[in-house]
Amino acid sequence: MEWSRFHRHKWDQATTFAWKNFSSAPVRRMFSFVTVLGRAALPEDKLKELTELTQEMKSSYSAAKICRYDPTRRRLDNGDYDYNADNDLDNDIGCIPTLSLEPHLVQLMATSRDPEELRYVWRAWRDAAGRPLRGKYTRFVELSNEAARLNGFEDAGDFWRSDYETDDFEDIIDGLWAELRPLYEQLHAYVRRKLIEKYGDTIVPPRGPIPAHLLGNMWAQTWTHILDLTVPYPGRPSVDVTNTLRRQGYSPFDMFRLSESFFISLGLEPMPSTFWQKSLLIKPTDRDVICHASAWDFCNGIDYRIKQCTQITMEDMITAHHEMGHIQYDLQYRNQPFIFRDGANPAFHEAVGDVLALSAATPSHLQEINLLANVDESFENDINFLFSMALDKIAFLPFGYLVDKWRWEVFSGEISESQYNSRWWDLRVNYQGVSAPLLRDEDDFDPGAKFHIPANVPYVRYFVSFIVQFQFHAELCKAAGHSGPLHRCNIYRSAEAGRLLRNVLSLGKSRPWPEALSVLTSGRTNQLEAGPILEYFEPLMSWLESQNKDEFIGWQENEAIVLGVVSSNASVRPFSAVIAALKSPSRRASLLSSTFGLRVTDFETSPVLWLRSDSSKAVQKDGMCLREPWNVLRNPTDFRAQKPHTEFT
Ligand code: D0W
Ligand code: ZN
Repeated sequence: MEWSRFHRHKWDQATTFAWKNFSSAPVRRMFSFVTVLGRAALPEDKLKELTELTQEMKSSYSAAKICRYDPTRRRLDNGDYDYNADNDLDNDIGCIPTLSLEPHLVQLMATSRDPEELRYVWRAWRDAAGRPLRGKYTRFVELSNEAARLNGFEDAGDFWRSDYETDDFEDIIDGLWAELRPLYEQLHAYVRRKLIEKYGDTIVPPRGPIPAHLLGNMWAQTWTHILDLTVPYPGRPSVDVTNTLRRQGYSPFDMFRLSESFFISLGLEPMPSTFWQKSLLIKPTDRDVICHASAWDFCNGIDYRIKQCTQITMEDMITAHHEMGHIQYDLQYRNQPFIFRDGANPAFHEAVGDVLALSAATPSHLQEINLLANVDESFENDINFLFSMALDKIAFLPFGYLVDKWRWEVFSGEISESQYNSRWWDLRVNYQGVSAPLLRDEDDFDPGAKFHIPANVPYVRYFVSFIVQFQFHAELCKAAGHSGPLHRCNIYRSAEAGRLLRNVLSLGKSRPWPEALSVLTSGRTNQLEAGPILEYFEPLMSWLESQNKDEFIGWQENEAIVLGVVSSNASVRPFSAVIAALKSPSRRASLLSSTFGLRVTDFETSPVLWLRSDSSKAVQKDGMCLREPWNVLRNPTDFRAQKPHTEFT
C-alpha cells in the first residue's frame, strides 16, 4: 500500500513531463516504464482487495495437502475408484491430509507406477489446490482487467504481453510453436507407445491423447521422470545422476556450490556472502513456507537470496542452476539505473540458468565433475542423452504456451467464467495431447492447481525461454570454439563464452531485447528463432521418425480414455464437457444412455460428446524491485537465517 502510494506519486510526477519529446533515448525509455503504473492505478479499496486476493490464492495453494492413497476405499464393483460418489468427502473421514506437493506429491507422481494411485493423487491435488480457488479467481480477473484498463491496455493479457515490446508477439510465438510441433508430435507418439507397453491400451489409447497422470509430473509439463519407462537404449549408464548425488552424500548446499562453480568457471560473479547466509535451501520443519522455488533481488546491491525446498535429485540440481541464473542476471545489471534492472524481457531472465545447465547436464561434464562414470560418445549414448533432454525441453513447450493462452483468453473475455475448466482442457488436449484421466466439470478449477495461476505469475516467458536458451547455447558454444554437434557442447571454463554472456546480461532492460539478441549473435539476428533448438535435437528427430514409422502421429480427441468415471450408479454433478468417456463406442453409448439418459444416436453423430450443463516477476519480482520491497523486509520469517552447512551434517 505504502509502495503503491509512492509509486503513484512518482507516476504523477513523471506524467507531468512531455517525456515523449525528450532527445535522449534511454531517458525516454525510462519514462516509458515509469509511467506504467500497473495495479497501483486502482482506487485504494480495489487495490487492497486485489492484493489480498492474490495473497489468499497463493497461500491457499501453498497450504494444500491431501490424504494418503488408500486402495481399500471407495471402489465400484468393477474395481474402479468411485470418483463420482456423492460422499466425496468420505475420503477425508478418519484421515488428516498430510501430503504436500513438495516433496510428497512431486515424488509420488515421479515414481509411482500404479495408475490407480497416480489417478487418485492427480485428482486429490486438484480437489485440494484448484477447486477452492475458482470463485476468487473470477473476481481476480475482474480487478486485474480494471487495473490494466486504467493503464491504457485492453485487458490484463494485453498488459502482460507489453513486457515483450512487440506488436505481433502472439504471431511470433504461434509461429515458433508451429515449427516445433512436428518434433513434439514425434516425441509424443514414441512416449505413448512406451506407455502402452507399460500400462496397456485400455489405459493409453494408441491414437488418442495420453492420460495426463502417467507422465511423471503433476501437470504433465515435463516428462523426465518416466525416463526409465521410455529410455531408447536401456542398460546403459543413466544420464540421471540422482542416485549418484545421494551416494556421494550431496547436501542442498553442495548442489548450489556446484552450480556456483559453473558460473565462476565462466568468469561470472560468485554469489555474495549474504546469499549463503540468508538463502533458505531446505524446507523448514517448524513452519509452512511457500516451497515453490524462487530467486530474490533485494535491490540494494548486497542482498540476493534463493528459497528452495531442495531435494537431492538431478531435477533439483538443474533447478539450482535455474534459480542461480536469476541471481547472476540480477548481479550483472546491478549497476544499471534502477528502472533498467530487469531482464531484456522476462524470457531472458528465465533462460540464464538453463543455458548453463545445458552444458552442465551433458554426460561429458557430469564425468568431469565425477557424477557419471565413463560414457563413450556412441550413437546410442547420444540418443539416450538427447531423449532425456527432450523429455524436459520439448515435452514442456505446449504447456509453456497454453497456460497463458488460457489466461489471455480469460482476460479478454473470450473464455467466460462458465467455461474456465472446459476451455482449459480444450487447450490441454489440442496443444499437449494429454487428457484428463477422469471426468472434469465446471466445479473443478484445474488451472488453479498450477502454482502460477494462483500466484499470478505470467507463464509464456518459460515457453520463450526454452527456445531462446538454445540460441544462447549455440552462440556461447561458438564463442567457446566448440565444434561438432550442438548437443555435445559444454562451455565450462570458457572465458570467451562468459564474456559474451556478460555483455548481454549487463545490459539489463536498458535496450529492447532484439538489441540484446543482436549483441549475443554478433549482429546475425535480432529475432527469436527455433533454428538452434531444432538443430540441437536433429539427431533425435531422425531417430524418432524411424522408430515411429508404424505409429499414428498426433492424437484424436475422440479417442481419449477416461477410465472409471461413468458407472451405472454414479451420481454426476452438473458438468459442462465430457470428452469421450469410454474407449469402446458401443460400451460408451450404452453407459452414456444408462447414466445420462442420452440416446445412442446423440453419440454416433459426434464421437466427441459435449454435454452442456444448465447450472452450471510479475507480482513477486515487482514485489521486490518495483512494487513492495519493504513488505518482504517487514516479514523476514520466510528467510530466517540459517547456518550454512551445519544443518546438513
Ligand atoms: C522467481 N520465480 C520462481 C520457479 C520452479 C523455476 C518455476 C516453471 C519451468 C521447467 C521474486 C521472484 C522469480 C525469478 C525472477 C520460478 C520455478 C522450478 C524452476 C517453469 C519448468 C524448467 C524451468 C522452468 C514451473 C522461477 N523471482 N518454473 O519471483 O528473478 O524473476 O523466483 O516456476 O526447467 O512450472 O515449474 O522461474 O524461478
Ligand atoms: Zn525462473
